[in-house]
Amino acid sequence: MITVKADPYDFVFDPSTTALIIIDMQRDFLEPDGFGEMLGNDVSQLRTAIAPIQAVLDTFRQHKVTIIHTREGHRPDLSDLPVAKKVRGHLSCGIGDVGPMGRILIRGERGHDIIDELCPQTGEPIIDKPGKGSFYATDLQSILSNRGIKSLIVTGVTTEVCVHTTVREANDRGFECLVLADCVASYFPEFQTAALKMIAAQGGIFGWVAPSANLLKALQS
Ligand code: C5J
Repeated sequence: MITVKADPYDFVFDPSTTALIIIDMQRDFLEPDGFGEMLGNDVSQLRTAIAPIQAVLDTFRQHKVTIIHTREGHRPDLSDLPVAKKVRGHLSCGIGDVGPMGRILIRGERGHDIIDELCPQTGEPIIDKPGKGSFYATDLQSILSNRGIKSLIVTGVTTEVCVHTTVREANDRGFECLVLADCVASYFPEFQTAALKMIAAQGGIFGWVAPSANLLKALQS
């Protein structure tokens, strides 16, 4: 068992029943010209998470821990895109429309795919999800249960949206979640701080929070 110094108290996990989940590290959210920037966001706020995630990903690959990637997006025919999501924000260019990196948040398009720095390797499942949570309308739960996974190390973007929704869904399903504070990011610094506090508050109401350095140190020792 590995013990990580975390908030609100030590997070203990067995690597053989743990998965690293990397949420929505897609060009549409992280790169200039992507959907995130088109919405008026400063993508540099999200890019701070790339290097820390790379370090954790490399270590987990070396230790042969299960690694799962997710992408938010929709079918090209938009049949899985709720009208409410399509019209939200009254955008002149929104989901399904053509942007600089292809159709926005559409599977198969360049913008929808994961950034080069965190490119999935063969054998690492990619979960394509139509919503904010990684469990809703996906086979994530089945993949985790088939592999006997009990704990999740959570990384990705954005902290208060898809990371939070996934952690809440996972917590309700009985998974223990450690969120790595420097491996998740928000376009809004105040949301980043509040979202992390919410997870660990009240005795770890949704899970645990720790810097990735604490996890890497625990794995080395
Ligand atoms: C958003 C996400 N923010 N991956 N998606 O729309 O958090």
